[in-house]
Amino acid sequence: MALKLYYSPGACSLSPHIALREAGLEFTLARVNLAEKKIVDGGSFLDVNPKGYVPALALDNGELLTEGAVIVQYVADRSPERRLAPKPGTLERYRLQEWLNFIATELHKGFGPVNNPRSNPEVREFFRNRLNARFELLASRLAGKEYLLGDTFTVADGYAYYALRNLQKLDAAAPDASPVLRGYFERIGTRPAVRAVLEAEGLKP
Ligand SMILES: N[C@@H](CCC(=O)N[C@@H](CS)C(=O)NCC(=O)O)C(=O)O
Repeated sequence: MALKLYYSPGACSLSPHIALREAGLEFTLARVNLAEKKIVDGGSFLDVNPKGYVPALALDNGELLTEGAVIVQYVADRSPERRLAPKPGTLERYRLQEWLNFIATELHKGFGPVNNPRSNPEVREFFRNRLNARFELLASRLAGKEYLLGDTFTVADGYAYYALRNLQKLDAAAPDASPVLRGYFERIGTRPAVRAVLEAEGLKP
């Protein structure tokens, strides 16, 4: 049984989708309607993943792996020759996890209160300023570097790319405000694997 990624176009499942293509692994895609919790080709998504959210990766042995920051490490470790993650147990691996956790909890989940129509303007402004500060930190840590861990693309960059796409949706001008973030976003966006992901999900580059 091949790996199967449960995804929704443009959602945070973009990050494991990028990882799978960068890793050169064989996999299939199952599109999920998140509002209805249904698999588009048929079936209840909640029967597959009681958490009700993407991404979820069905493994060859029939088990399901969830949580984006973990799935991408699993994928990277399946293709060590592609060097999408430093070796487990090294300090560099913890640096990767430090970034993945930052992206998951500060960037990705930082959009929630900003996008939530129930947030009042004052609350929204507070969370928007906090999110901006997190992206400024990302920009400062990327200055003079190609990728988050240095010269080599890792799965953390695929996840950061998703967060930057979100930022662009929130405020089309935002990534342009930082030449470092713009350059980084464009650099990732031109990778063949990333282009293939955008095409497969029907998204604009
Ligand atoms: N903790 C999960 C969160 C994943 C997540 O937020 N998924 C969103 C799409 S970006 C989703 O499926 N939301 C639908 C829902 O929560 O009902 C992770 O880090 O993978």
